[in-house]
Amino acid sequence: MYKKALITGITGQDGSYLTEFLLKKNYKVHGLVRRVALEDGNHRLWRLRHLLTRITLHPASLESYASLVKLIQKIKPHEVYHLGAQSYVDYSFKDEFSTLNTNINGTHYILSALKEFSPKTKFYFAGSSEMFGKVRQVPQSEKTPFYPRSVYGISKVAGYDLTRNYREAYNMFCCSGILFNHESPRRGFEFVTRKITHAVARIKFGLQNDLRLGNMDAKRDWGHAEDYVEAMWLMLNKKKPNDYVISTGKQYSVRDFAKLAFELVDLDYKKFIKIEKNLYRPSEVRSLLGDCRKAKKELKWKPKYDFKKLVQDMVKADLEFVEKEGY
Ligand code: NAP
Ligand code: G4F
Repeated sequence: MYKKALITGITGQDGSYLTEFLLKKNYKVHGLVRRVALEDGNHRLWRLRHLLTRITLHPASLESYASLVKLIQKIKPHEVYHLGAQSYVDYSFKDEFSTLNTNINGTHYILSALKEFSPKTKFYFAGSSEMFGKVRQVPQSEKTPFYPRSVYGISKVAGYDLTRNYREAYNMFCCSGILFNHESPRRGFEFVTRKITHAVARIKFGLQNDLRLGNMDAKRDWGHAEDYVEAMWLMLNKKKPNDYVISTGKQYSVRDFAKLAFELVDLDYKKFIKIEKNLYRPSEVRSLLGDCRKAKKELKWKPKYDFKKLVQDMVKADLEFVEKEGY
């Protein structure tokens, strides 16, 4: 018997890799999308283009409890991967209201709909290392207290607490992955890694002269999205639900990332980067480093990509992208 999975945020970076992963495991994959995604598929479904004939997309709204109830009653999924969110930290300073609304209410509505109409469904919540914010401990594990530094981080702490509470109060199979930054050639262009690798390719092809960045001293624990979606599945396929940190355990600065990305095309990053104060955040998360020993031990999860392989993968893909698309 095949399993049915419902993915919110299926059009995003992780949604597309998770879809590929689950299809390989013979799941029937259903995705919640915004109606506009179906109306403007060419543009909005670019990460799923190669998968569209093998999945079912449903227009619905994370902001509407009624639409989520209908969807859950219709699909009766075995597993829900709740990845849909306003995921760009910087934007959460500019639009606190919609970030909180989508990220907290969206999570609450799905959990509540599952409790009423499909309580045996397993639920994955996309928690984030942004919850650690101004870190209280180095490295950060499942036991580290949270200190979020943005409305995005605050919304993820609320989602994490909702998920834990539904597990404890209603005995539902609910897990949070506390995922550290993970990137790929499918990363959105607004995030710093993709902004850098795309600019590197454009500079190499003579389409751009410089790259404007904010805080280059910020440090992150960067992994590859392909590795991280496997951890989501492993969590929902354990005997008991729990929360796990997923990270590489290695830390690099934005400067390290830029230096390597430019080096890969024989350029010196110092000649191209200009610092812009308006790209700094009102309250910055300066340093994140994960301790994922629990996931390694209990899920037998291990990343295949290291930092160098990740940067190589992204630069290579962006050179191909810019050469083909011309922008
Ligand atoms: P992403 O590429 O930005 O994708 C976000 C997804 O959420 C998109 O499919 C987007 O749909 C959907 N979405 C946003 N607002 C929505 C709304 N109001 N209604 C319905 N769908 C909406 O993010 P990602 O990198 O794949 O991350 C997946 C999840 O993991 C997110 O929850 C993110 O916060 C979390 N996370 C990511 C990382 C990371 O480093 N990547 C680390 C920790 C946690 P549209 O295409 O229609 O906009
Ligand atoms: O790439 P970023 O925008 O990612 P950030 O803020 O770490 O958030 C990502 O990872 C979280 C997990 O920790 C996810 F939950 C979240 O959804 C998202 O996927 O910024 C990384 C760092 C920041 O310190 C930022 O200040 O890069 C710094 N930075 C410097 N210049 C820049 C820039 N970030 C962006 N986006 N653009 C810049 O020009």
